[in-house]
Amino acid sequence: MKVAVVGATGMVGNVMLKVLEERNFPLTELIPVASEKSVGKKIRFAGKEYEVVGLETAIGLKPEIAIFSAGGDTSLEWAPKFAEAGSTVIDNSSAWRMNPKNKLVIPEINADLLTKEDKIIANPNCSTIQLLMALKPLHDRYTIKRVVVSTYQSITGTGVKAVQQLENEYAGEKGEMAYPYQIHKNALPHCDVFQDNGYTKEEMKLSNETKKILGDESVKVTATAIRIPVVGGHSESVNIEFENDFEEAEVRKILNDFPGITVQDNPAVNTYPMPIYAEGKDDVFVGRIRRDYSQENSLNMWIVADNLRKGAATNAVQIAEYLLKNDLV
Ligand code: 2RA
Repeated sequence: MKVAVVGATGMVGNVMLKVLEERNFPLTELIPVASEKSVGKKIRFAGKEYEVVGLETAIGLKPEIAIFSAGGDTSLEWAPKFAEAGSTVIDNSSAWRMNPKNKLVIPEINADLLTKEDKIIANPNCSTIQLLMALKPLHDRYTIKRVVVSTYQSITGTGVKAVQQLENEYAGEKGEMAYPYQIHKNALPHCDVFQDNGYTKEEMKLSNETKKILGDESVKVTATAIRIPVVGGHSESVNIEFENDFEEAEVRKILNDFPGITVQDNPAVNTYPMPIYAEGKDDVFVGRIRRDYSQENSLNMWIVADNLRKGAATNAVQIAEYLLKNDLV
């Protein structure tokens, strides 16, 4: 099984390599792929040294699976070329997520939709993945009417430049700026670009991708995405209105029983999800579960996950594992 990692030298690409190695993904050959400026770089994987190659070279090596994390433009241009050459592409950009021909997959939720014909599979946005992991089992049991979500997103979601700016600010050093203002003591109501409707692309991804993954356009979603000076993961404050009432104990059981979720919820002993706990882990952590007494059939919760792992790399590798296990590649 030859696996190409496109964007292998980037922040998510590096985590993808780490996750592939940690999970002993049964690949026979790794093909690390990056832009021309990184071709020839050496990377280490599973005790061996590999040389980074360019996109054309990678296609010629005919990987069975190509996991992309190289931005939307590269995915739009190159994912079809890899698919044409016989690869199954798992893409971490937003390029294919809302295309009706492409499946938007969180393995614990809808991997069973996948067939051999799916040659470009979309990995949802990081903030969507952790949200849907909690919403899906509750939607199945109580039917969700409306979701109000506020996110508190890690600087790592912006990229290396933003992490570097944060480190420079803590060190009191000058350097390249990802943001035109200080970030180390700030909360920025600006994740991705603003659209004509007053929402950012990040906020619209939460709304649009939620409906696609639940397969239910009637679910109402409104989101506010905030960037905060944290590196371990994204946090989300979520208010859900259901069609039907619920018992809190049953909500906890449903969440705790759902594969990939850990309920971390005992405020009496300061136990609740936080990025410092979620960092480096693959589970989605849910806590502060409590009825919203201001509205019927409504619930509040707090959801935290490592946005580079379950929010990106691990979810993509889990899709690859599912394809392999079910002879879909
Ligand atoms: C962000 N969700 O956190 C995006 C991923 N880059 O900005």
